[in-house]
Amino acid sequence: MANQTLQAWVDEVAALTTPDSIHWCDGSEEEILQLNEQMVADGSLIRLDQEKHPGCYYARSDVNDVARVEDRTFICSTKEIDAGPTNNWMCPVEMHERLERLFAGCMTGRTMYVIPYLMGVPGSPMAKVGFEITDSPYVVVNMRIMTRMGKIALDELGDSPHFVKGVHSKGQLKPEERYISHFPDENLIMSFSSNYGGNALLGKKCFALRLASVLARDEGWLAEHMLILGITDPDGNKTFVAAAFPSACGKTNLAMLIPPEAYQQQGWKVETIGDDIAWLKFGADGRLYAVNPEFGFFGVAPGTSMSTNPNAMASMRKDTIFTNVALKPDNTIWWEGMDGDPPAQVTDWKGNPWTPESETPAAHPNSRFTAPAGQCPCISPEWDKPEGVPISAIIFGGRRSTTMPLVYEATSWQHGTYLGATMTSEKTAAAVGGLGQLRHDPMAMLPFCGYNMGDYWQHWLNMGEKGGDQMPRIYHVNWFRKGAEGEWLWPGFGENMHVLAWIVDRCKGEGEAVESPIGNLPTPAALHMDELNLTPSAQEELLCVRVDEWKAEAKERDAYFKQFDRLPAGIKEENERLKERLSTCRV
Ligand code: GTP
Ligand code: SPV
Ligand code: MN
Repeated sequence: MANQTLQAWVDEVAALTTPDSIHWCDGSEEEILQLNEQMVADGSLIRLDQEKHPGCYYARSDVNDVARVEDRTFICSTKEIDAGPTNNWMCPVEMHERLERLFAGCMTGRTMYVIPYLMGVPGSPMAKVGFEITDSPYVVVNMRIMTRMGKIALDELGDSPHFVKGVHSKGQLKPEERYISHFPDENLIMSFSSNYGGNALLGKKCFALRLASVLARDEGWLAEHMLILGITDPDGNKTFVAAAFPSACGKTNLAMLIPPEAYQQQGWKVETIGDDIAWLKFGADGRLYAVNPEFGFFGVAPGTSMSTNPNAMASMRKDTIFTNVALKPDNTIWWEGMDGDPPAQVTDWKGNPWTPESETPAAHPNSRFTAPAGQCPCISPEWDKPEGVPISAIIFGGRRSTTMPLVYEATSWQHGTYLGATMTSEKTAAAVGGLGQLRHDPMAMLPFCGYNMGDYWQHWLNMGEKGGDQMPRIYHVNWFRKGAEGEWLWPGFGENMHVLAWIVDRCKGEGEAVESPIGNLPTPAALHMDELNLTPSAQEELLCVRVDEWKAEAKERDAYFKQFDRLPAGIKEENERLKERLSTCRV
C-alpha cells in the first residue's frame, strides 16, 4: 500500500475493532457476486427470480432499523455554536470516548471491509475520495451501486492524504446504541448500530451533505439535497434545473418525469442528472454548475409504478437491491401503489404472511430500491460530465396541504434564499418519528446541514453576491395541496411538466406572471391549466394567496427565527418586507 496515511488509519481502526480478517474492496463484478452468494448462503439476502429480476436481491432489515434517526445523528464540531440550534451536538472528545467503547472489539468474528469510493465524476475538479470501513457486506454491495467504488477511487487519490474517513459497524443493531456522528474538523464519520441507507451508506448523506456542506462553506460552493434535471424545449434548447424537496417529497419522481403527450408532441423532453444530491460550484464563465456526486438511486419504493414513474421502474429492472418491500411466493416483489391489483398473498417486510385484508402495509412505507443510475432510460448524456451542467433555476418545495400555492417565483436571489430558509413540510417515513407533522425544513437540509443553519443561509447570500445576475432564478412549488375532502388538488407526477415549462419560459424572459405579496405567480393560461381536468375551484385554490393565512405564516416565521443567534440580516429583511406587502395589499 503506497498511501501511508490511509494504511495507518486502516491499521488503527482494525486495532480498535479487532476483525477476524480485512478485505480491501476492488469494486469488481466477481467481488460483488461472491458477497451476494455469501449473504444468500447465510440468509441475509434472498435471490429474486433471475428471469424476471436478473441480478436482483431482496433484503429485510431489522424491524427497528428502517429509516434515518435524526435524534441519534450528531454534529461534533469543537464549539456547540458551530453546530447551531437545529443540529444535535456533542463535544468531539466525549463522542470519541463513547464511540470507542462501542467500537472496541465490535468486529470480532467478522470481516472488516475497506471500501474506497469516489463522490463525483473521475477527473472532475469537484470529485472527492472517501473510504468506508464496515463490517456489513450489505453496506458493501449497496455502496457498489451508489458510488464509483474500488480502483477508480484509489487511482484518483494516489498518495494524497486528503480523503473523508468513515467507520461503520452494524454492532448488534440496538437502537439505544445507535450513533450517526460527524466530526467536521477531522473529516470523519462514525456510524454505529444501523444498517439503514442514510445511516450506513456513509458516502450519501453523511459525506456528500453533512461533511461536504462544511467543505463547501469553506471553499465557496454548495452541497445540497437536490435533484438535477435537464429540460429540452421545443426550440431544442436545454435548460438545467436543480430542486430541493425534503425526504420522500418527490425528488426522484421529478428527476425522472415524463412529459404529458401534448408537451412531448411540441418537443419537450426531460432528462435526469441526479435524484438526491447536487454539488454546485461556479464555472469559469461565472455561472453555477451542478454535478451529481452519486452513482445510483436509493429510491422510495411505495407509490412507484408504471403509471407514476416508468423510468424508475426501468432503472430497477436488473442488478438492484430491494429492501423492506414485500416478497411474492414466486420470488418477485411488490409494494403498495405498484400497478395492478394487490396480490392475494405475500410475505410482508417483517417476514409475516400478508393478504389484502391485513391491517398493516406489506412493504414498509420507507422501503427502498438501490439501482444503478446508468440504467435509467432518461439519464442525461451530461450526467457524468466532469464540469457538471449550468443551472438556470433552483426550485424549493415542501409537502403542504394548505397555504402554499402550486408555484411562485422569487424576485431576487436574496428573496429566493428566504424562500428556501422558510420552507416547511409535513414529515414523512424517511426519518423515524412524527409522521405528518408540519415542521421547518430549510432548503430540505434540516437533517443534513453539517454546521450552523444561520451561517448556512449567510453562505447562500454570499454565493449570490459573488454570482450577481448570473445566479439561477429561484422558485417555490407545492404538489401536495389538498381539498376539503383531503384529496390532492394537483395531479402531480408527469403533469408537473406544466410548472417546469413555465419555469423554463421565465428563464428565457417569457412566460406570463402576476405580482403578488409573496412573489410572482403564473396565470392559469401560462400553465396551460385548461389541458387538465381541474375543477374551477381546484384551479383557483392552487394559485391563490390568502392574505390572512400568509400573515399567520409570516408571524410564525418571526417566532421560528428567534432561535437563530446568527440570523442573517438579509433573511430578516425579507420577512419584514413580506409582512409589509401583506399589510398594504388589497384582497
Ligand atoms: P428521498 O429519497 O427520501 O429523498 O425522497 P424523494 O424526494 O426522492 O421522494 P420520491 O420522489 O421518492 O417521492 C416520495 C413519495 O411522494 C412517493 O410515494 C411518491 O409517489 C410521492 N410523490 C412524488 N411526486 C409526487 C407528486 O407530484 N404528487 C403526489 N401527490 N405525490 C408525489
Ligand atoms: C432521504 O431520507 O432523504 C433519502 C434516503 O434520500 S437516505 O439515504 O436514507 O437519507
Ligand atoms: Mn433524500
